[in-house]
Amino acid sequence: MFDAFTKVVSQSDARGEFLAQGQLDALSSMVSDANKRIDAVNRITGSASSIVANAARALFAEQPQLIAPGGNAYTNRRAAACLRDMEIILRYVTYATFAGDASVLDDRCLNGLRETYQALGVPGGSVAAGVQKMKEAAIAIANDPNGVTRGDCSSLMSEIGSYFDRAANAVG
Ligand code: PEB
Repeated sequence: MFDAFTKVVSQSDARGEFLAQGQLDALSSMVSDANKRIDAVNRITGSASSIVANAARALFAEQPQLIAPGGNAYTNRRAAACLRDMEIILRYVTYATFAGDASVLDDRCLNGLRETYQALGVPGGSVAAGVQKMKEAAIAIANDPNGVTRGDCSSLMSEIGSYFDRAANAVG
């Protein structure tokens, strides 16, 4: 598991090189924008249960066959597993956002997830659709200009979006 700093150290070490100026500059701007990152993580974390519940509700409204008899999320046990999976994915997205690096999400959540879903008969495309709904909600919450110092968060928001896309692409 890497964060943005250890990732760069590991890459430089693999080449036997000192840290390059461009790498130092990128990390330096990450440090100066760190409050944005922490605010975003804090907001998504604070709204995690509603992000998950609303995304699942919207997914089941769009794909009612999932919760109909024979559907993969039919019965409370499987619906609960579905909500839990969405929460796990969202949690790892917040870790990746905090670390500024996707490796924690890749290594601990997404690695082997597609194969697990195939084995269980969980429809990966539907999970991906649920993840996209969480992405929209999470970015709307993280990017709300009210209640925080205003600034340009566009690159942070596209970074956060990329973690959701990564999760969706890993299963969809
Ligand atoms: C991944 N999900 C399920 C299982 C596992 C995961 C390992 C099997 C064990 C169990 O049931 O608990 N676990 C999960 C995860 C990590 C992990 C992401 C990462 C660290 O450890 N079914 C649907 C929806 C979708 C869904 C589309 C969006 O129709 C999910 C939610 N996952 C779902 C369901 C099950 C499951 C298990 C319904 C139960 C399947 C079953 O038991 O038949």
